[in-house]
Amino acid sequence: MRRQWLVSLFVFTPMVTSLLLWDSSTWAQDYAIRFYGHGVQAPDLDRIKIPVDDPNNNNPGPPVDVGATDFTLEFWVKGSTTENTAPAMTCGSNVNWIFGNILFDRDRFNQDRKFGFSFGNGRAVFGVSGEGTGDFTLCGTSNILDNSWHHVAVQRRRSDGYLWLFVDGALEASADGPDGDISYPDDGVPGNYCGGPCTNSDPYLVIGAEKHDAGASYPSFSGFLDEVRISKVLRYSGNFTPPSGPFVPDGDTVALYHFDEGPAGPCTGTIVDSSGAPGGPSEGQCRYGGSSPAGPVYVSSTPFSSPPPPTCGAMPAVGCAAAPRGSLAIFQSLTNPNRRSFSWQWWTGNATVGDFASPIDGSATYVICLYDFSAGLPVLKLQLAPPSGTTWRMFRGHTYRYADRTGSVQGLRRVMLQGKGVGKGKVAVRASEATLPLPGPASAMQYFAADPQVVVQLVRNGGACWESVFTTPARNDAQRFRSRFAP
Ligand SMILES: [Ca+2]
Ligand SMILES: [Ca+2]
Ligand SMILES: [Ca+2]
Ligand SMILES: [Ca+2]
Repeated sequence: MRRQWLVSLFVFTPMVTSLLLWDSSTWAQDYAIRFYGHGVQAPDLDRIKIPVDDPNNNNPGPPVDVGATDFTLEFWVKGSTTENTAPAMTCGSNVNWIFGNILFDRDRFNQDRKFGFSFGNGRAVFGVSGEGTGDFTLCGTSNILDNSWHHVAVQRRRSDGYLWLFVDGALEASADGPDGDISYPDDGVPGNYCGGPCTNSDPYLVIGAEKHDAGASYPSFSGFLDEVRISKVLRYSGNFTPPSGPFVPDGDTVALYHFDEGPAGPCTGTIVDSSGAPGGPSEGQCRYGGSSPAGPVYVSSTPFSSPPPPTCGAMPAVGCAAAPRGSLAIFQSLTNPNRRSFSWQWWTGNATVGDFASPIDGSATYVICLYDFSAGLPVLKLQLAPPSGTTWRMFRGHTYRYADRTGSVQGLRRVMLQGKGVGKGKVAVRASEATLPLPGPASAMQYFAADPQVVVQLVRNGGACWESVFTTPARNDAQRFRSRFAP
């Protein structure tokens, strides 16, 4: 009801509604953390500190004190090499990770059993020191500080010290590192290297800064972080698909930080651990400060607030909604290839406006995929991606319409998503002119092989999809394909 009201209001007063859409009561709270990398310029500030041991006793640390078992540290990160200027480092059997822009610091000053994570030249860097078993710095291969969110996972096997580093689910590096227990010793005594004993830095997992403020040679990370999960197992045995939403705790989760405390603005209080791990929670504290801008702050840009746009797979999506009626018309002139057009309709199907979500506020992003089949196998021939945003408008509370007279994106002129309910759903797409990326004819005789079919799909982020399957072309020559079906 509320949504409906917002939607109809949008037609008349877009300014007012766009403000309402950002009203925090309208959407689920999801925040990320933003550090500013002040580091030694703001000692003990612009960071999150999570205790891993109490130096006053020999009790075991909280669950976040990992390293006695296998473990996985993973998170989402966004940053730039403009703000993180540490150069590439020599990787291998050394502690060079401390010269990167440090994001996670579980160091012990001049003592063994420690680890950390940083960036050098935008590459992910994971470093570990065993107890008398040596050091290792493992480096990723791609620049991930490109102002986009990336999922990073590092893992370590206790028995042989093997290390893995995954970026966006792809294994970038692995190596045999130092063996054995690297958890913080329950009887650990911080050394006298911090203008006194390092009791304010050693027994912590520090996020967003080099923990000891040891000097300008050890820079801190400046950028965004969300969804930190620490697990007491190796989570990944090979490449994987990064999560599309927040982590849900399970029995192997020892610490889980959503950073959803909010509100947007200074982070000054407790960082909640949502793991539910026995012996926990492993809560942290925000240490807010540093010269303007001070950090850390909560921000509303998160890995999941702008869902990644869908792309067409090599194979058609499965389980898409079909409609009783469909039509497809493609034309590409042989004499003037710039004269070209694409028109697809899916209609009298079942669809509600909720199924389409909103391409206006970015809740929904869409792609249109056309597959020609050759000897029974699909070949992706066309991919059209109407961008989300204000080129879309809502009509009468049930229809989203993308209208661009100039066809500035891939020749797309009109996309209509009508969600009027059972038997009244409709999808229509029209594109034309030179920028429409038509594939050209399959042969001198036919535009598509259509053996046995041509499939057109509309795919939304999150996987919802709508499709028409064309098996009986009315026309299929070198410059035209036309097909239509109805009950
Ligand atoms: Ca202790
Ligand atoms: Ca080893
Ligand atoms: Ca311990
Ligand atoms: Ca979050």
